Amino acid sequence: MKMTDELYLRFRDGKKKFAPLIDPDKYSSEGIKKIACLCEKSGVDFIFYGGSLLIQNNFESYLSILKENCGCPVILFPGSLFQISNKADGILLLSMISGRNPEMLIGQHVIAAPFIKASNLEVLPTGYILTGNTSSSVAYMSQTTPIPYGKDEIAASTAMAGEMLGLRMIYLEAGSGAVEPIPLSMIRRVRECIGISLIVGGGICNPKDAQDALDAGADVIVVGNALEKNPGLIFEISERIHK
Ligand code: 1GP
Repeated sequence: MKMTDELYLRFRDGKKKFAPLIDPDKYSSEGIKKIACLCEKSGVDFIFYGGSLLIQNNFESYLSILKENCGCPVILFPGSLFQISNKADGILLLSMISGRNPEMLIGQHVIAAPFIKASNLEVLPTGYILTGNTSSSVAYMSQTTPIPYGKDEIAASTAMAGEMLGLRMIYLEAGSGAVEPIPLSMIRRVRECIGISLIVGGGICNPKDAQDALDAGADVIVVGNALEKNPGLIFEISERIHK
């Protein structure tokens, strides 16, 4: 486990950030190289890497392709214990604080801890807050209930509790492919209540959605699905954020 705070300090440098989410199950072997090169050319800040499942046996090989073709840090966003690798730069150690499933709060972390400790990964302790639709893959896979849209105070109180427990970042998640991104009022309310970095993702489909989430108080926006459909969007979003 890397004891430096290099990645953490990048999150904290006050600049708005864009992290494409690359799910290895969603890309062909040509596609993964192409998206890695687009990440490099467009100057994204981080690549988040992971997904709900691993259908193809490509987790490690695709991670190598990302590292070979893009210079930005690759941060694991693990859907399971099968998605931890020393080839990445860091790991979002997600505790699902919106849920009440002990496995997602601490159980899986206990199993992973010795492996992560022996790795070179920088650990980014992150409070994961699932919101919105109960039919998202992440709600099903985690067996947790998302905080409904409109319940901004519950989201804010959950984020505050995460910060008070010492977590270093909050990830406000609508679920991959969410029909509606997280309402801006919820992002604003969470932002008002915490001082740690705020990552927002799920259902962000275009530069305007990305800008709106950042203006509402997100420090980092994550886009997965929309880039799988239209990889060129990576330039539009990157330009908008880094202008
Ligand atoms: C999912 O927040 C991420 O965990 C990204 O969501 O795939 O909808 O962009 P999308």
